[in-house]
Amino acid sequence: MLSCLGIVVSKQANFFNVELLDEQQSLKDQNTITNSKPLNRFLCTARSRLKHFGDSIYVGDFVLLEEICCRNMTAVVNEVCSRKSWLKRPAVANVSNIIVVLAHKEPVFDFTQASRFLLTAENTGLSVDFLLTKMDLVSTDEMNKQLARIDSWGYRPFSVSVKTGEGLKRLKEHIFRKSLSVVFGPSGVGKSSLLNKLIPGTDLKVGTLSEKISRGKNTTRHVELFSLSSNSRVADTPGFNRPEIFVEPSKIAALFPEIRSQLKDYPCRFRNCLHLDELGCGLNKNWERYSFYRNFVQEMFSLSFPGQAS
Ligand SMILES: Nc1nc2c(ncn2[C@@H]2O[C@H](COP(=O)(O)OP(=O)(O)OP(=O)(O)O)[C@@H](O)[C@H]2O)c(=O)[nH]1
Ligand SMILES: [Mg+2]
Ligand SMILES: [Zn+2]
Repeated sequence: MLSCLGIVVSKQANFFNVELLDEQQSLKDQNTITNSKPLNRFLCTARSRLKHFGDSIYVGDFVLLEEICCRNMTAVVNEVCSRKSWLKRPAVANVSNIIVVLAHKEPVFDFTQASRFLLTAENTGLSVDFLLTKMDLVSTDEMNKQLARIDSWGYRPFSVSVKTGEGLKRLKEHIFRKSLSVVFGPSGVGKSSLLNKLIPGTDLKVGTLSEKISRGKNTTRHVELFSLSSNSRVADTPGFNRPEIFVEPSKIAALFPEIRSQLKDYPCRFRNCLHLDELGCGLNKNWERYSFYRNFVQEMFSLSFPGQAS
């Protein structure tokens, strides 16, 4: 039976939208399908033996399709290819990099929130980028200050405005070089607006901010992939305000670029040092997020040993 490779671009209950990959010449040869993008998406169910594994097909999965019906644009997922990576929340397979997105303003830039999103992203082991949106809402001075701040945390931030188009070219070039980027951040920062602008033909629903608390209204409800090219995709994701995260205390230091870069050149002489108050710890503690690091280690200890929380 003819079977074709596709990628899951969205999922709802037991249905999957699967986009056939461009190299699926076999189908085109049969004159059953044209090359135009919208005609490339098939509504699929999964073989019952796959359902046996429960929730095991994710957006981003490469799948083999059978029983392809080009008239109704339906097919059946027969097999899921092995994953290179898997992100738990939002659930996306084969992610290459996570773009942590916050706004320069509206909603207000929150240091702790930004750091928690960064830690959650770093904890996946994938490469992490940092993007600030809505640069049209701040002065050049304010923008440069914020960018320098993020730079001091060890990230080379992108800054964009969907309203004016500034910064989009550099970001687009970056995404173009990655196989699957995921935008990840609080509600209302402009993730969907950005994808609408970056990817022609995309028409995602965009929300407003709640007037009382100036937060987003959780407009995006599902993960969905969009293609920039045949090898480069971006996933829009639902925003949320506070990522829940647990990291074993001894693994926290590795999630901070400020510590990683120091330890590369001047290793702390203690093997299992938490870089808190250990006598003789060689880490320079004079950096902005160090007190956040200390508090976070404490928080993770109290999650590990709830009865002993101080
Ligand atoms: N001034 C300005 N407003 C923007 C910009 N980008 C997005 N917005 C506005 O920000 C609001 C929220 O945008 P969305 O794209 O829905 O935000 P989101 O991050 O997708 O939010 P969720 O789907 O809830 O996670 C909308 O009112 C947009 O018009 C920008 O560059 N400048
Ligand atoms: Mg959205
Ligand atoms: Zn140390």
